Amino acid sequence: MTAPIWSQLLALNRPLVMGIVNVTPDSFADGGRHLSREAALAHARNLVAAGADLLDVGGESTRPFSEPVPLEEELRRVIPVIEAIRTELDVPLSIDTYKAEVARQALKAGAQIINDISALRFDPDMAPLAAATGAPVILMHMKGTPRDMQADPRYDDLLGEIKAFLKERRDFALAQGIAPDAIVLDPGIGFGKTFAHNLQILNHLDTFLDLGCPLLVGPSRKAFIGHYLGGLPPDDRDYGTLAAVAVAVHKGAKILRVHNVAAASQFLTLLRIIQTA
Ligand code: HH2
Repeated sequence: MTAPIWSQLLALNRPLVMGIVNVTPDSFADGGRHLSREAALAHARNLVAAGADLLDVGGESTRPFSEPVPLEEELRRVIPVIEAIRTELDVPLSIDTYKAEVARQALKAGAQIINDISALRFDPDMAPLAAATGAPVILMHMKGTPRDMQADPRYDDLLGEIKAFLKERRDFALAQGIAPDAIVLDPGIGFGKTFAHNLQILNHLDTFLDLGCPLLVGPSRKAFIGHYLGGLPPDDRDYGTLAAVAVAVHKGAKILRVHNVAAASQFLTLLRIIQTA
């Protein structure tokens, strides 16, 4: 059964670290580094050893201005990696995709959770799949599509619009038969947001708590961090990422999606030790 692993995880009274396993040639922070099955498995092994509570496997970069990857190519990238991880590691796995067929095969190969950056909007078969399998879903806010989202993002009421979107998507998921405790919400850092929007979202993340679902945040190595730190490249943004993690956790985030699991895990562990002393 898949749901119990997830409920056990979410029952834990501490923020969780989700380690990123990008099986892509072109991801903005780590493209091409874990492209082979062996490299991805070794990376997954390292992330688990570093303290990852769950891993997120993705086969399509959704960085700004990126183009969609054909279904067969995405399957070819992620399915063997999920099978390999599942054979060796006892860690909960999410599949980062908006394509229902990728999610379906990933669940069959051993993933338990669907991380859909389109929040069940891009593929009409995704919600029925989640409902039928009982797989928990991560529903993320995005304005536009990866191809056009960073062209000129504008909001009349940033937090109000994101909240209304997440509420509508949560209600849609419930109406489709997805269980209330199988829904995680994510404001979508960097997905149709200016640098300043990302700061506001982090500072006011608690606005979304009364939607009643755990919150996931993915600030890791994103462009706003480089921007505010004098133009640092992605590999040098891990210290800055921790500031975003700190604020997100302070404001109620339950899951932190990061590249550098060792850093986030160490940071969160000591934070908890200090706060409970
Ligand atoms: N960010 C990215 C991808 N998937 N999923 C959720 N739920 N939230 C996020 O913030 C999020 C996500 C982008 O980061 P990354 O996977 O490192 O880059 P790329 O899309 O270039 O592969």
